Amino acid sequence: MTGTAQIGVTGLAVMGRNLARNFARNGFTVAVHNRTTARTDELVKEFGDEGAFVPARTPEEFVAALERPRRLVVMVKAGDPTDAVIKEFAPLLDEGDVVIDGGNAHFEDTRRRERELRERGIHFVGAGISGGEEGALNGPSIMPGGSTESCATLGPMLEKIAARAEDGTPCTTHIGPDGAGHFVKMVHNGIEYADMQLIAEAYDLLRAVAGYSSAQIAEVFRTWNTGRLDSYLIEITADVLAHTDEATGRPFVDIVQDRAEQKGTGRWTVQIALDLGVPVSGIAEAVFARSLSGHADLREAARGLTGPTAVPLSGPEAAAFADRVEQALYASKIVSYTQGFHQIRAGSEAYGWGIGLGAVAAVWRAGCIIRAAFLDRIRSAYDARPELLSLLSDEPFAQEIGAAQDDWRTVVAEAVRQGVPTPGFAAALSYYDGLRADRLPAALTQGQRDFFGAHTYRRTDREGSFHTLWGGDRSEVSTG
Ligand code: NBP
Repeated sequence: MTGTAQIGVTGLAVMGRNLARNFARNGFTVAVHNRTTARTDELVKEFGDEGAFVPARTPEEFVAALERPRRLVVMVKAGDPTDAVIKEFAPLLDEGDVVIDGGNAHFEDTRRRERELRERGIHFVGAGISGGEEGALNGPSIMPGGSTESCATLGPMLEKIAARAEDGTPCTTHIGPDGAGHFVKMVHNGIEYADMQLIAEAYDLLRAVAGYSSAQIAEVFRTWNTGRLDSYLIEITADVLAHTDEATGRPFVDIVQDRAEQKGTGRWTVQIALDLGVPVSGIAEAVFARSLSGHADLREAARGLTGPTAVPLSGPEAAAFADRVEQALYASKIVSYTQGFHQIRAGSEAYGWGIGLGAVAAVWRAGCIIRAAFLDRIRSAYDARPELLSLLSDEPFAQEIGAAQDDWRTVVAEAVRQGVPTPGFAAALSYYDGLRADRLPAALTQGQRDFFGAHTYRRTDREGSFHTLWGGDRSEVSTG
C-alpha cells in the first residue's frame, strides 16, 4: 500500500513540529509521528489548519502514510535516540527510501549510519539544520549530506522550506556525501561560538573600559548593525542589551548569571580540528571561555587576586575607543571565519567530500544563526577563487584587516592593561601575526625537541633531516 504524504517527520518536539508545519505551509502533505502520541495530537489540534497533515500513531502507520520512495525526516534528540529510531524504522522501509536526520548528529555517526543503511539499499541523508525554532518554521539554512541521487530528489522540497538569501537563492545545497552536511553544520556552530564570544568581549570592553551603560552599548550595537557587521547576532545583541528586567527594573543582562552553557557542537569542532591539525584558536577560546565561566568554584577562589587599577576614559576617549572596538571585532571575525573555512577545507580533503566553500558561505547567508551580510563577501571570494587557501589571502579581506590592525592592537593592549579578559580578540590577533610572520619560534621548538628526544629537524639551507649530537660533541648528523 502506498500513502499520499510526500514527506514525513518523526520527532515532534520544537524543531520537528516547526519543520513539519513549514513543509505543510508550503503545500506538502506531511505525515507526522512522535514516540509519545500526545505531541502528534497536539500538533494536529493546534496547527492542523495550516496544511495537510497525516497523523500516525505507530511507526507502521507512519511508514504506510508515505508515498514511494518514502522520505522521512528524523528530528529526535541526537545520539542514541537517533539510532533507536533508525533501528525501529529501517525494517519497515524498502530499497530507495530516504531517511533524513535533521538533528545535530556527530558527522562520524552520520557516516556510520549512512554506511549501514546503504547496505540495505536505503539512502541516509545527514542534514544540518540551523536557525533554531523560528528558522525551522519560517525558513532555516539546510546543509544536507548524502548520495547525489537522494539529495537531488530532496533538493526541490528543501528549497521550498529553506530561508532565502537577499538575491532570492534558497539557503540549501547538497554539501557532499555521507557526513559532509553534519560536518559543515558542526563548523557553523563552532563559528557561532566564536562570533558570540567576540561580541561578548566587545560588550565587556565597552562596559568596563569605555564605561558605557547597557542601554548605551545597545545603541552602539544598533549602529554597528547598519554597517559591515550587519548580522543576526549583532541585531539580537542590541535587543538583549536594551531589555529591562521587569522584576527589578535593572538591565536584563545584569540580572542573568554569568555562566554560559553549551551543548557540544563547539567542543566537537575543536576536537575534530585538533585531529585534523587545523588551528581554530578563536573557536577554541570561545569554548574555553564558556567553560571558564562555568567554574564557579574556581572563580570564587580567585576573586581576591590582584588586578590592575582601572583607568576610566573621558567621554571623547570612550567614543574613540568604541570605534576601535568595532575594528577589533570585525578583524577578529574575519579570523574566525578564516579558521572555520580552513577546517571545512581540511575535512573535505580528509574525507574526500569535495565541498564547495563558496556554496557553504552561500547557504549561511540567511536562515541560520550566523547569517550576516559578510557571508555574501565570503561567497564571492571563494566563487572567484575556489582554490583560495585562506580567506586572509583574499585581497579585499586582507586590505580590511590590514586597515583595522592598528586599532585591533590598541584594543587588545588596552584590554590587557585594564585587566579585561579578551581571549577571542587576542587569539585572533596572534593567529594573524603568526600566519604573516617571516619567521616563527617553531625553529627553537624543533631544536628543543631534537635535544631531548632526537626528533630531528630540517635546515633552511639544505634538504633532508638532521640531528645534533647534543650529549656528545654537538656535531650534526644527517638522518635521511
Ligand atoms: P530534543 O532534542 O529535545 O528531542 C526531543 C524529541 O526526541 C522528542 O520528539 C522525543 O520524543 C524524541 N525522542 C527521544 Br528524547 N528519545 C527517543 C527515542 N528513543 N525514540 C524516539 N524518539 C525519541 O528536540 P528538539 O529540540 O526539537 O531538537 C531535535 C533535533 O534538532 C536535535 O538533534 C537537536 O540537536 C537539533 N537541533 C535543535 C535546535 C534547537 O534550536 N532546539 C536547532 C538545530 C538543531 P518524546 O516526545 O516521546 O519524548
